[in-house]
Amino acid sequence: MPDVRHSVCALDCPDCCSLLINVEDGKGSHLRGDPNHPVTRGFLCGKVARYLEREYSQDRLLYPQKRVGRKGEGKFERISWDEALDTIARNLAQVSAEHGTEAILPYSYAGTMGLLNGSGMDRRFFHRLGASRLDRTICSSAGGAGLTATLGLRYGTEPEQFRHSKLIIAWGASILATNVHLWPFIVEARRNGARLYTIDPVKNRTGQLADKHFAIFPGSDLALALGLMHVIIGEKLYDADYVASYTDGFDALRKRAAEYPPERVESLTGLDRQDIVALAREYATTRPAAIRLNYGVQRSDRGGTAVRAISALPALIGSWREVGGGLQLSTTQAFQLNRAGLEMAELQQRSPLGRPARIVNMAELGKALTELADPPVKALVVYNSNPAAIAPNQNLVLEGMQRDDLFTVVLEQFQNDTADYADILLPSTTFLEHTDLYLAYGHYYLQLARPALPSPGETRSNVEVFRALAGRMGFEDPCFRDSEDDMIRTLLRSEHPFLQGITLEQLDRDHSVRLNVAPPGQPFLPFANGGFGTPSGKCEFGAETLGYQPPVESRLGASELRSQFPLELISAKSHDSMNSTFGNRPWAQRETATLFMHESDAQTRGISNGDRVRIFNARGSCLSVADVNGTVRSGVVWSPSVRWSKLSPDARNINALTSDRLTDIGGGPTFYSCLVQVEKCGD
Ligand SMILES: Nc1nc2c(c(=O)[nH]1)N[C@H]1C(S)=C(S)[C@@H](COP(=O)(O)OP(=O)(O)OC[C@H]3O[C@@H](n4cnc5c(=O)[nH]c(N)nc54)[C@H](O)[C@@H]3O)O[C@H]1N2
Ligand SMILES: Nc1nc2c(c(=O)[nH]1)N[C@H]1C(S)=C(S)[C@@H](COP(=O)(O)OP(=O)(O)OC[C@H]3O[C@@H](n4cnc5c(=O)[nH]c(N)nc54)[C@H](O)[C@@H]3O)O[C@H]1N2
Ligand code: SF4
Ligand SMILES: [Mo]
Repeated sequence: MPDVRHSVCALDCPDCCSLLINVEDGKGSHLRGDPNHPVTRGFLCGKVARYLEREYSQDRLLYPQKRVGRKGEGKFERISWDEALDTIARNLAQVSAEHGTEAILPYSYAGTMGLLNGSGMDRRFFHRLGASRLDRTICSSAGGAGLTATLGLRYGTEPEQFRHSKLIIAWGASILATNVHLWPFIVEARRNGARLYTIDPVKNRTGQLADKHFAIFPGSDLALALGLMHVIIGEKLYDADYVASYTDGFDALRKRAAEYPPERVESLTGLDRQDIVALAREYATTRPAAIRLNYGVQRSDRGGTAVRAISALPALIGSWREVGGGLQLSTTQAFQLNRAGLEMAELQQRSPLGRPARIVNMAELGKALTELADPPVKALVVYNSNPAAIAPNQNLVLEGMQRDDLFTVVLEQFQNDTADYADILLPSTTFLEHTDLYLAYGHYYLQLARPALPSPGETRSNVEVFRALAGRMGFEDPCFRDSEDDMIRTLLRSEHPFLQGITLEQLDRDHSVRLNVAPPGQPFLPFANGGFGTPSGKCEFGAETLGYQPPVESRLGASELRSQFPLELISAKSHDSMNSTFGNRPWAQRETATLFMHESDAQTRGISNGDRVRIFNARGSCLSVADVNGTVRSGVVWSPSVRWSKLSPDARNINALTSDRLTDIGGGPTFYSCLVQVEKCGD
């Protein structure tokens, strides 16, 4: 009989699944979703159902190494942990002495969602060191800022409640690829008569299964939201009572929405004016109606403001009152853990700087490595991220990473694009091998995972590495001796009612605990009676700044750019990978080396299905294979992302095209506002 252990999927996914793993003779033999978890419900996505292949892959990094070839070449030699840590400590000390501690830049994102390994000992280490602080904007900061402006709190409808909805709008949400555990609730709702609509420039698998698909122009969602408001307010379909009690700025919103009649919105969004009117009426009159907004919408110039407007819709129609109503973009802010105690920003006072360090936006890594002065970045420490593949304006990023005077440390599980640029490369554990605590961004369960499998070779967790580095740097603060359990207890030390009574012992026993967002068994209705987290305590429409302009890089944007690069590129999430994490799997390689085109765009360029194509703009180019299958309208091309550049014939991926222009609010990247041209490659 195998030993069955619990774990938690640490990948950057809203579902944050509860896992069961069979272990026989110390080896994992089968991984599945926990059938008792209310959201996981016994199944896993295709990516992680096969995670044990990754766990036991021949290609796992198992020992510390130092680079012996050129940067980017990928030639390394095994060294001991002592040599690795001494080299790192020596270089960080030297950079600090010569250029100041802010010349050191950490670079990390959500390779693991675990709090200890993602924002625990690492943060303490860099704060004490006085390193530049990283603004972690790469994914959701524009949407986060939008949600905060309107609702004041980054949480919303529980996934379990979607089963009660009668109309579900997936708005820039690729549910079957990126949030598959919402799907069974949608299936249940549809069995009870609900309709599913998708609003997306790409008709992906979710769009193909929807009752209706709205093929919106990229980056024009703000215009659509204002158009829906125009109809809802103009036809008096709004919930006057909810609006009067719990919202702020309705009169200004009425005036703003009046500027967006269906004809105008048709020209801005590419959607039929009758469809816009019908959608508005149906949304306002179907009870309950829920919006699953995801992050696709906010990766464009006006994306943050679009989220502001879309997240105002449920207040307008009063759907926050209903089980199965409202909206979900994120649930993270319900996890009111003691993050300050975990991260210890106050350690900066004890650094040589004696003050908070400067902030560097991770979406502008290329600029940070090539243009930043006073001081320039001289040391880069990468963990939980693969910037050589995932950061925008890739050619500039690589120009920076190529610098011989840049000392680079990479903590990784696999030899990916970024690992090739390391001076010192450290082997990391997987989430099946270390302890961590997990919040979720798509549900309300807090989860604990203990190591289910032994860590192979000489791999170490991020917590262990930064603890050891603190020792090497001579940091004697007691916090660097904290165990994983100490850190979890610190996190749980919170006054917030959502966390009351939740203990490490309970988490060890139950593995997954629902936050106290509502009494057991009862639905969480966050804004049924107001309770918004804004300064006014109301849902804030902020209509003064809701005006729409098309993205610079779009069909209605800068005309000179458009004449050279007429196609709008969307590099949204792939189905079978997780950003670049599974980029070495053959089927993920195939998927991410595909460019979907409309037949007319292919024809005018002499391109047929299966042809090799070159995608290019002023920032760079990359190779792909054309698929002319009807998922996009003319003028839009779509490439599931993100490929490992090193596995592409020209050593570049789609981020050679994307821009590091920032979003309107939140300082996020504009991955999906990107103009390109496409040509057929010679044979
Ligand atoms: N399989 C898989 N799952 C993942 C990931 C992955 O790489 N693969 N990545 C994880 C991560 S890091 C994140 S942040 C989440 C993101 O999850 P999602 O936000 O669902 O993913 P995206 O693909 O970024 O965008 C969602 C949809 O928005 C559409 N879109 C793009 N531009 C626009 C626009 O201007 N307007 C509208 N209305 N739609 C637009 C895209 O075509 C896409 O279908 O997924 C996570 N889950
Ligand atoms: N063109 C384009 N670019 C994009 C996006 C897009 O949609 N289109 N999406 C953007 C978004 S939303 C995001 S979130 C970013 C994601 O970008 P990243 O955060 O860089 O995500 P991944 O590519 O998944 O890389 C995570 C890495 O962390 C490693 N890792 C996992 N667990 C651990 C651990 O415990 N310790 C250490 N040291 N390493 C670990 C994995 O092996 C993996 O290589 O990409 C962004 N880039
Ligand atoms: S990637 Fe998402 S859906 Fe897949 S197992 Fe992990 S949490 Fe679940
Ligand atoms: Mo993300």
